[in-house]
Amino acid sequence: MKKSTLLLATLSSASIAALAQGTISRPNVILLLADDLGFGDLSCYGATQISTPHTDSVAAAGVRFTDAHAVAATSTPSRYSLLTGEYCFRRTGTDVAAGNAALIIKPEQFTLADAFRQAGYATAAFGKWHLGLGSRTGEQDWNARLDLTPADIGFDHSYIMAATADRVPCVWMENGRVADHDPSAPIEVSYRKNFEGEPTGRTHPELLYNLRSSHGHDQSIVNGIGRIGYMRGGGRALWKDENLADSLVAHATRFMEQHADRPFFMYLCTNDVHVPRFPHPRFRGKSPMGLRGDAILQFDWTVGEICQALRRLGLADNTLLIITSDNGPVLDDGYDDMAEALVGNHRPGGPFRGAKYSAYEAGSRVPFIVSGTPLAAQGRVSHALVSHIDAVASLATLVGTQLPQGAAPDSRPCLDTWLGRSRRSCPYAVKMAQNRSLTLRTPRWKLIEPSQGPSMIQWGPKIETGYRPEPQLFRMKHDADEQTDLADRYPRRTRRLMQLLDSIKAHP
Ligand code: NG6
Ligand code: CA
Repeated sequence: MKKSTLLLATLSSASIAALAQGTISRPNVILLLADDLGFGDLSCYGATQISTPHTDSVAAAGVRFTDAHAVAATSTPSRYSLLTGEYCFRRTGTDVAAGNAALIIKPEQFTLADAFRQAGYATAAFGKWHLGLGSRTGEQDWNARLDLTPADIGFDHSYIMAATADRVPCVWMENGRVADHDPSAPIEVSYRKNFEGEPTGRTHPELLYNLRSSHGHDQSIVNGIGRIGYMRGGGRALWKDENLADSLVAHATRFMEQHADRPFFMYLCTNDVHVPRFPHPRFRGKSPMGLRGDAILQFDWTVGEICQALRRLGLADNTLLIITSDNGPVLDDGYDDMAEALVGNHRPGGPFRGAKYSAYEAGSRVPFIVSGTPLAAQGRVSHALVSHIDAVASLATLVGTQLPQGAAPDSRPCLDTWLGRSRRSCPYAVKMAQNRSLTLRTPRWKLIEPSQGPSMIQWGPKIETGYRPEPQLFRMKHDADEQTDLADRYPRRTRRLMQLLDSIKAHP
């Protein structure tokens, strides 16, 4: 199928009729991206120790995918690929970004937001960003408007965290400026050295009154929590971790209210369930799994609030809601939040091997739900292979945007599958582990390319990496948890998949 395929060519006759009758005008699209939420973390994906009723009802009303993939096992490269339709391995500088990284996506690149903007949609980004800001790493003036912002890559409006909650600067950025900037406390940020006289988690562990670090996260202290990187100032603009989800929902809701009468695209990224996990007190102790479980409940509440706002604004039938995660789950990711001790029988990665960072499946096999509007099938479970890499081309098709030459080079239009109207898998999905080694998934097989890394993550979390000096081959249908390496038994298939991976590496 050509990328230029128009919407009507890909939709079922029922959907075309609905469009023609005007029962669905140009649908709003909300891409709700969780952070480090695992395949097994939602009750609609089989979790039994925790209940996520709001997300479950979105899934029940739409299509729930069982073989969906983020492009990478960490956030920055995963988000880069989701928004650009270009595999992160093609670009250096796409590894986990510092909070003072320059904007990684170039203004001249075509993005998912551009696809909507070009179709006349209002576009907005909320929440975790982690793709850099400004034109020069480390040279941002956080007390003025930054010179490169999400507006330069297609988002009309933004209310974001520059990186992650565990990285400075710990302030919300609204349209390129610190939100609620406090002139009495100018902000300075460094990832090289501390500011004189400022306590750190290492020198003043007694000041970590909200969460103690288990590894790393011992530089600046904000809100009684140690962070990665150093900052000074901020004053009243500094966030309170326990309010992050509420702020996100409030700003997203306001945006929907303001755009109830024109189509919008919202890229809505929760901090949940990334570290530091410090949900609002009303979620504390509400799960049997401690703060990580409570953060899952806060995530589910976020989903519920968005759905409720859509209903209140009369937008529920005209909004496509996509819920997914940027990479797989992790228990101890650097704070003493008891995630490991309290996990019990819960399996954050579902039936899959590995976790966040890993080349094994749980690193990047994620929940993926497409729901809402008469366009998406209702109550369907799809086992088709799907990948975030196809977001740009598929959603461009939905809104009738033709991609410019060279845009989203790796993205393929899969709208019918995403809407649950076809069972067709994409031919393959490439994924990148923390050490930048690649795996290739086809509907039936998985190849992990050889790489030199250690077999376990080295800095804290107990995670099998899947890195081996020889290629590994797994038959996914029979061996979903990657126990039996078949590379020696099927050398020809292994070679063919290595060749396919090489050709994908060489050309989009
Ligand atoms: C790691 C951090 C981890 C997390 C991760 C990025 C340490 C010891 N660990 O370096 O806590 O922030 O980076 O996660 O600092 S991601 O989901 O945003 O990619
Ligand atoms: Ca993540």
